[in-house]
Amino acid sequence: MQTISLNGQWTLKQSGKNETIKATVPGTVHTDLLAAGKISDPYYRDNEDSLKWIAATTWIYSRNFKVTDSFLRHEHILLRCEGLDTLTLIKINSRTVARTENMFRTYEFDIRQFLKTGVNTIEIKFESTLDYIQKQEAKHHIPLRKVPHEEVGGNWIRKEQCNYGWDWGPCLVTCGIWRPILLIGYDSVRLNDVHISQHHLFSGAVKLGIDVTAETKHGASVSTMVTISQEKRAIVDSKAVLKAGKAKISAMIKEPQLWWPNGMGDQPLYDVTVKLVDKNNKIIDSITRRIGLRRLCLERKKDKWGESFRFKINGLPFFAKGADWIPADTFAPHLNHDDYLDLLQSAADANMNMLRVWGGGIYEASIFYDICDELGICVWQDFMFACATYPAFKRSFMDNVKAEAEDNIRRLRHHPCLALWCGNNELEQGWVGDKWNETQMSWKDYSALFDRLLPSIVKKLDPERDYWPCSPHSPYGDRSDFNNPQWGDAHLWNVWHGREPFEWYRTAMHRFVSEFGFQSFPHPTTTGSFTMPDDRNITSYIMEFHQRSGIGNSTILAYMLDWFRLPKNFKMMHWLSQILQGMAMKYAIEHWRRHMPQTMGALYWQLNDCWPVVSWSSIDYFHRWKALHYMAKQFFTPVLVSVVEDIAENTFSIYVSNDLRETKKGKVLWQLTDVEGNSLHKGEQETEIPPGKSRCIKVVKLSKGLNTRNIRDFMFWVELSLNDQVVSRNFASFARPKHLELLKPDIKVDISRKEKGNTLLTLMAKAPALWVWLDMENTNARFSDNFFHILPGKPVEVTLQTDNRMPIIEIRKRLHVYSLVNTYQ
Ligand code: BMA
Repeated sequence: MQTISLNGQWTLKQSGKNETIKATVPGTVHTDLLAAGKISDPYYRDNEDSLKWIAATTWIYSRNFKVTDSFLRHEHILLRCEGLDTLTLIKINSRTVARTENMFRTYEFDIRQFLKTGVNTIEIKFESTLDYIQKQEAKHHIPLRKVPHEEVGGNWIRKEQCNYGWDWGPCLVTCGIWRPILLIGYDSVRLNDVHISQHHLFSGAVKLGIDVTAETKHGASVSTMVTISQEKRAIVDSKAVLKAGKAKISAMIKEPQLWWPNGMGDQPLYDVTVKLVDKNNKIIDSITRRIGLRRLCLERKKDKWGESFRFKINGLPFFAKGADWIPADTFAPHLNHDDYLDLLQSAADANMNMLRVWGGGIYEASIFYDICDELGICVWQDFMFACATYPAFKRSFMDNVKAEAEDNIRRLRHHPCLALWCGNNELEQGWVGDKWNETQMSWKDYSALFDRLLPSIVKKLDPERDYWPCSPHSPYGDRSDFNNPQWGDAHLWNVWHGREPFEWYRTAMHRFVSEFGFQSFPHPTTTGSFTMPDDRNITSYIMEFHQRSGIGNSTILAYMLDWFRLPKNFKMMHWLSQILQGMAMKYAIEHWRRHMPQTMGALYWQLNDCWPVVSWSSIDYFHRWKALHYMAKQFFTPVLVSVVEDIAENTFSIYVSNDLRETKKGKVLWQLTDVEGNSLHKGEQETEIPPGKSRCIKVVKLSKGLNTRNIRDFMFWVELSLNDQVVSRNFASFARPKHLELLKPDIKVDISRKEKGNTLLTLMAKAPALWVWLDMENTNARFSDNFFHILPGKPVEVTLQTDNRMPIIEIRKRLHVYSLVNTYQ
């Protein structure tokens, strides 16, 4: 087995033109044109509009490569393309090799007959998907998504759907060789596939079943050797003879270390290496799969509310905490390991244990799942279908989807993080009806794809994993009642799209909420990256251009005025919108955590962005954490204290929710103050919360003397300590923040150096300060905590991480501290 990489420098030109530019593979046409200085930054101002021609053009990538005599002597030489975006014609030495039509597939073609010793040429022509859509539409019309800024008809093509535009993404229809491309030479024997199943025995041991499929030469004596190792130390070795290209090997791990989601335990990983060896024990081919030992499943069981919808790890149900993931860049090939690590580490740092890879994007890069394995982030994986009808009546379309599903299941099924395969995003939410019409596809065709084809492939190739047809889906009764609170998962958009007040969340008792969200503006520096100074007003053309939700900025503003005072300027509008967004998500998530096990999951829409934009994300395009992300760290904390205020009853009810695997004993301190910080009433409560439970531990009723005071005077503060360490803090008030007569808090920051180059900031306030936040000019600083509240006499400590070891004097110069009053005063 020998490989030759064809990644690296290629040449790019428009079909029918002579001018060529340098291109980088893997990559996309847009980024190649940008690097060659042929177009301007697609993300800047409204440049996107002037780049539409790129999608309407036919592009040709080509390069030369050398092949030696000895390489040519291999019996087979495959051209392996791990990602071609999307409609291609591949030629080698001017002879046609193949056509491809699916961005999500891995293609292999035996090209030995096309090669010669010495210099060869490969050319890949990318045809415009827009032309293809038009041709299909002319033959057979299907309902197409029609939204401002979007190109219609992406649903005809097996390609990243949000490339055609989305309500948070630009319409930049990419093309190119977007994943690695290589040649593989081998001689009749090749490892094709390895599937590893796990059987967790009653004794605690884990028996692995390793199914090997290989291509073999008739009569060749080939064996399979399996080594299982942990941290490079081999713990099990096993050997079997290959019969008719197949071998089944079992291996016992007697003292397994189990894999747990983030916050519940460690993520030990094991390498399973499968080698094909000849009779002299010479290695012919090998594959290594890194696995984690765990039982992870979706449990649906009848209960007093209907039917549960919860994930179980190693027999224990757990509350899924996280967000929905979209492609982290419109030009996905430009994401590298560090980009993925930064975003996923941010998810883990915010105490998330699950991400849903949303169906309008891509089956993510393998590195994404590798990092999720390492960090304990479970992955709910949609198949790539979203918010549209699909031509499931077409045989060739179904065959194409079948191949795509098989490729991706084979690529991803060994990852311990993978929790669920899900058919699609939101098709059952109005895109399907009795028969095809102007807006819907038929249930008959829908079922052929999502109730039969996809689950049958999952059952065959990944039988240990659960399949769910759609997010959201209601498994009983009327299927179009997609958000039934008794069973299944739900996308709750009553707040935001439905303009219900935040209080609506507290009426929602769904079993698993896989989408709900609220928008905010990004970091002001991020807005700076796509605007000119004159654009910096939220209703300017450019600001509205970077807002793709039709109701966007006016909806942010409407809710903002419900809760907060009108911010004094553009910059404060950014920050306050983030606080508002964080508050909305906190409102919902704390409620669902209080009501576990009725609700067992909350994944907010959305974790990340694919360009600089106003959106529902908690981390902006440049990976800057918005207020929501810092707040998520608090409301997803493993043992949470939260408060429900009840103005009618004059009470504050205190809840503790425990996501850990053991009972936690702790102490809750609570205190009622006025807006000056004077203590009006206080107390403490010992508490003991069993694992996976939520309890109301105390109802504080305001005494007669107090309830004659104006509710605008009250601030309620709680903190929970475990082993004398504060693990969770919270705040509540009867009055909306806009009606609290907050004083200027006069916040002082003490700066001192900590070990490992980190800096300790100690903040003190003279009066209660709400949503205190720190910002460091022109740095990628991250804080251990941000957007917190300070009560006088209770200093708050924050650790600061900066790019480099920045001198304290420099930190002092760049550090800005704000709190709610700064947004209007
Ligand atoms: C959902 C998603 C996306 C969309 C988001 C915000 O329902 O599935 O399609 O971007 O809402 O509107």
